[in-house]
Amino acid sequence: HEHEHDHGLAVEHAKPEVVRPPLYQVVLLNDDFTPMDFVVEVLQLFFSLNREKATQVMLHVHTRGKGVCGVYTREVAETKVSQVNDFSRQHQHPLLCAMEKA
Ligand code: TYC
Repeated sequence: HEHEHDHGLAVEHAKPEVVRPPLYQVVLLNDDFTPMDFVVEVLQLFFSLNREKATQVMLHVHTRGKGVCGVYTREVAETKVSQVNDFSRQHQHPLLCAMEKA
């Protein structure tokens, strides 16, 4: 090949590496005040869950204290967290959404 002789790191011998971006879990935290129906609505609106899956996640958070809504790259996760927390404040509910490195 034409460049083999002059490169210590020949591109034609380079490992075809795929770099995965860091992923983040977006989680909901339980509280004693937010109505269950509101949490189910949030999960359907912002995390594309159907009513059944949203109900499962809500009940998991309710009984275990915390639960994963979805896993995203950093910017997408940050946007979800802001949107959910803004939406909850607009509706005067204390529901908290956060992100954790997966
Ligand atoms: N614990 C709340 C209730 O009893 C319901 C709830 C579920 C709140 C999940 C927040 O992330 C949450 N009404």
